[in-house]
Amino acid sequence: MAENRLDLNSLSRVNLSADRGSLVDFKSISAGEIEELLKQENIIEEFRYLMMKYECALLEVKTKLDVLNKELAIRNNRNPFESIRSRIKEPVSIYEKLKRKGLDFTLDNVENELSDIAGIRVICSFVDDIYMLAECLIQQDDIELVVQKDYISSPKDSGYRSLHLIVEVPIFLTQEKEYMKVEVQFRTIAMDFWASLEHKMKYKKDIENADTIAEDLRFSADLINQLDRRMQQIRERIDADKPREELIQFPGNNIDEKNS
Ligand code: 0O2
Repeated sequence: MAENRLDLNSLSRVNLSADRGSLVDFKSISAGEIEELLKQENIIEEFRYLMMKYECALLEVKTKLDVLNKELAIRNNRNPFESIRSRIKEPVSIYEKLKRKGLDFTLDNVENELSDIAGIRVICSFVDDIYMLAECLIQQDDIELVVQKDYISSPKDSGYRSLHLIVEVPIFLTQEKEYMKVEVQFRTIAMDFWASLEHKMKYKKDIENADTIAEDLRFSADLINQLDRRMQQIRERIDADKPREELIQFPGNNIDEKNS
């Protein structure tokens, strides 16, 4: 696959000045231009095939999480996560990320240098559910933990908090079994609210008072952290007061409604 190489310098007609360190909300290349490039290099089919494998890996991990959610909902009388979202990274975002890392847009680099082509975001109510779910997932014998980044215990300077797992999961195709990487981000509802707002600001062009907003965001991240901890303590007190029989729930007892 080494010869499947797209030279970024050949894209001179495209605006390649996007530096993701600065506040920009434009893309340096369009989806159409990426498609054109893949066609020119005769790797469009290989690229599609690779994306299909990531999609399969996404399905595998998402199903595992859905299964855990159903089982734990019955065992603990609450759903460990509120919602789950998954996506395959857009070709334009793949291109941008490789460029940010100073790498060419090659199939090898897509596969070996990026870990979040397949991404799942799991939104939990409570921080302890995040760790419990992550543990249950990585304990499964067909899951290989590649790396765990705990931005909850060690938040980023921006204030960003989440638990990231990069895992490898096998997919079974007609002719082969292959391990594919999937990034799973676990966050509380409050952390997700914060990250969405901060993401908007990060990629917005010409924003006024960016420094003050960044400062406010860091302050809000601390408040959110305190709130998450307080909510968990309240839940623990409520759980401790519950008579045992109230904690037992049987299948069909509106588990799905709680998730909707
Ligand atoms: P997008 O547009 O969300 O997909 P690495 O090479 O693995 O060390 P990487 O992949 O940047 O570098 O790892 P990291 O730092 O774990 O970030 C992966 C993803 O986490 C990002 O993907 C974001 O989705 C999210 N993330 C990380 N830091 C922040 C942050 O400060 N704020 C927000 N809102 N999200 C963050 P992408 O591809 O950068 O972006």
